[in-house]
Order: sequence, then structure tokens, then C-alpha cells
Amino acid sequence: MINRRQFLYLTGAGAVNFLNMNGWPLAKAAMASSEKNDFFPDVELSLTATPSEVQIFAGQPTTVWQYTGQVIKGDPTNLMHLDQSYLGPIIRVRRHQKVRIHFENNLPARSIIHWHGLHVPARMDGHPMYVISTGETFTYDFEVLNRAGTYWYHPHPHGRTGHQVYGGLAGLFLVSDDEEDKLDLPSAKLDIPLVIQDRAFNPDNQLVYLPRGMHDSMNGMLGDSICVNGRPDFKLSVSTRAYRLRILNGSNSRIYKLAWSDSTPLTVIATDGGLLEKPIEKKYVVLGPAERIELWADFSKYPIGTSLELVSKYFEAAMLEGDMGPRRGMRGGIRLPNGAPFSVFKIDVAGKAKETRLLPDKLSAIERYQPQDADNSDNPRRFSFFMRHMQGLINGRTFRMQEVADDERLRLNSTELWELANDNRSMGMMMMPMPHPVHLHGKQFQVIERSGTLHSGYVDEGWKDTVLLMPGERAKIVVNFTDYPGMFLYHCHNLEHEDMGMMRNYLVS
Ligand SMILES: [Cu+2]
Repeated sequence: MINRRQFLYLTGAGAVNFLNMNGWPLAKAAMASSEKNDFFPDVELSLTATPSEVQIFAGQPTTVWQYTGQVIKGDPTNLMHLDQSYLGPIIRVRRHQKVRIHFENNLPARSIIHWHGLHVPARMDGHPMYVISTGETFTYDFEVLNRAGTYWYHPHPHGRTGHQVYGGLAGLFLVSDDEEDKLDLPSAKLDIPLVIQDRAFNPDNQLVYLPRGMHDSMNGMLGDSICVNGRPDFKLSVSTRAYRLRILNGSNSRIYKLAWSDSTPLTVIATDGGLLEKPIEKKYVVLGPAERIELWADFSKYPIGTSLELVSKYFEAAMLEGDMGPRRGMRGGIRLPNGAPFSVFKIDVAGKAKETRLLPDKLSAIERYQPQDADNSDNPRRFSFFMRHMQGLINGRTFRMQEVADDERLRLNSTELWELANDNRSMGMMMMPMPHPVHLHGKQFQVIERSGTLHSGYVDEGWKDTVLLMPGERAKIVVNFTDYPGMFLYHCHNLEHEDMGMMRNYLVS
């Protein structure tokens, strides 16, 4: 079905008309029009954000906010719908495809979509200054330049991102490419998306957001129901063969310390920005909000009837380093605090497979950066993340929509060394210790150095767009700003911290 607005657009009535009908200022529409002249999409999709109901439990359905999608041009496999889930459809495209996505806002709130991890022009990145109101449409045009990997999309309206993502607005954005094809990794039904999110439900099966107010917003939203693909009772039935598990931590604030219940090491094949050079084994993997890992999970060694679990193990979420010694942070009566152990989902080994695939020794080629590769290697740009007086701060500054400070201005075509710090102490005052997962928009970077207590659970071997900093931790990253001038965000991806202002712009020019 093509609605009237799309029809006008497709018949060449012109982008300006289309945009003006949606109440955009003329200057913005004209700019969009000139950009569109030479853009011929391979894939064209519509994504609508709308209030909806999902049957999660027996009895009353749960009211959610949901993305629904349609393929306007392309292949039906460009969108994969999850059954009985509040999550949006999985977008599947190939590298170098040109993608046009019409985002239609049917929510009773302003919103905009951010393509998390994708390297797209500033105007296509979902900066909150581009929010649209109820009934309006924002059209995204971009070429997919990213490597094959597990990316995702979610809303980004300032001050409401936590609320909207929690309500159900999120989906995976999977990219494949020729390099990945050659590996012949487990595909189709053996390639399993797993979006892990915690939620709190009231006795009427409705989502509860920040029930304890201020204390909760400092910790962030922490629910006591662990949902996988939108289901609190998620179970995976597998046969005795190898699977590719794509795991996204889509939680607002929860950190997972993932491990197999039988202590088999995890075999990690990819991170935020796609495949690693070679598989690596980990006793456990620590995954902060927004981070992704892909696992190679071979069940061929298990007898039929085996039950396994992916678990999240205990860790100390609010460790104070130095002379204070370990101490629990403020937890305000949260039933399942960050660091508490639980089962994420169950796996039943139910079927016998005739054959299994073998794990490739080499997955990809990654050119590793050294600190001296950065143009500012003797003088890293330093960003310090902390919370004070209910305000999220980066280098002491909170978010302002259009503001860029001197130390946030970068040169196009530069390679930069950044030092990110989670500071417990600022100006001699003791700050409340809390983790900060730091995300850069529009870029994949490399983590070249870091400190920390959960160190052995970090996978820093590949490309990343989000790096978890536990209290007192620091990480050095190298980022390359070779193209796409303009204003992009960097922020804490604890969504409540982000909404409290722990977000800033960087400007590439
Ligand atoms: Cu934070």
C-alpha cells in the first residue's frame, strides 16, 4: 500500500512538496531536495512509530510503543518481523546499498531515529534537533558504508530517549557484505538475533518506568524481568550444530556479565563494528548498554535433551577504587540491581543435526591503530563523564542542543586519540560511583588502552562504537574523522544519564 504522501513523492511531485506538506521550514526542505537529486535508493522502507499492544503475558495485553515497517522498494527479506514482540522489524541490507527510510511519527510525542553504529552524514544520524511531531515524516537517505555487522536503531529525542526505548522502540539493523559471505557462517535459521532488555511490569501486565523517581534515574531504569526479543520467557531450541548468535544489550541501564551456565568459554566472533580478525574465547563477556557481540555457539558436543542457560554473573557495579575500598552504591530498593546474577535465557538441545560447520580460524582483516597514528598523540583529547546535582556532565558541561565547545571541534581528515574517563572525583568532591557506557555517533573506533576491574570481560579487539567505563575507569580510543563534516553527538548510553544531559556535540569541519 502506498499512501498519498508517498505517492506524491514517488511520482516525482518533488521532495520539496513532500517535505513542505509535513511543515518543514523551506530552507531545510530545499537542502534536502538538493541532496536527493542524485540519490537513487536500492532499498526503500517505511518505519512508523506507533502506540500498540502486544500479548506478552496471559490476560491483559501490554501497551507499548512500536516500530512497524514496510518494504516500498527492494526485497521482502529487507525487513524481518519478530512474532509477538514489541521490537521493531529487523532491517537487513548489504554494504554499499543505498537506503531510503521514511520515518513516520504516529506517537503522541516528538521523536527521531538514530542508526546506532552506522557511519552516515550528520543530517541522517538522528540528532535530536531533527525531531518531528505527531503526523510528520522524516526521510533518511544514506549509503550503507559499514562492514557486515550487528547495528541497531532507536529513538533519540532529547530528554525522552530512555522513556521511548523502554516503551519498545528499538530494532536491529544487520549489514552483510562479500567478505562475510566467503566465511559461510551459520545463516538463515542458524543466525539468531537476541536483543536483551530488562523491563518492569505491574500486575496489569503494563510497563513501569522509573517507579522510584529520582533515585532510579540516577541508577537508570533497572527492571526485574529479563526479556529477550521482547519475551520474558524466551527459550531457544537448537540442534547439535553451530549457530551464530547476535547479541545486543538493548537495555537502558543494565550491564550483563554473560557466560554459559556450564562454564564452556564464550567464542566471540564480532563486536559493535563487525567481525573480529579471529575468534576469541572468553570466560565471560561484559556487555554495557548498546554494545553488541556475536557468538559462535556450537552445540554439537551436547547430548540431546541437554538444558543450558546463558547467564549474567555477579559483579560489583559500584566499586569505589582507591582508599575507600569496595562499597555498594546507592541502590534505592531496586529489586534486581546492576551486578545481581540471573538467567538470561534457556537453551534446549532438542534435535540431532547431520552436520555442523567448523569455526573459521580467520574472520577478517583489521588494521590496528597505535597511539602514534593519531595526529594528537602527544596531547589526547580528554573527556570526563560524571553526574552532579541530578545533571549529567561531560567535562563539566551538560547538553545544549546546538552548543559545541572549543575542545569539541575537530578537523576533517584527522585521526584523533581520545581519553575517556569515568571520574568519581571532580574538583575534590566525591561523586556517586556509577558505570557510564560511552557512545560516539557516526563512528567506529578502536579501544587501544584501558584500565578496570572487569577488564577480562571486555572485547576490545575489534571496531567499537560504545565503550563501557566502570566507576574510576579510563579508556583510550583512536577515531578517524575522514569524511562527513557536521555536528554529531557523543554521550553516555545509560539512557537515563543521557536524558539527564550526559551528552554533547562534536563538530567536524
Ligand atoms: Cu552514564
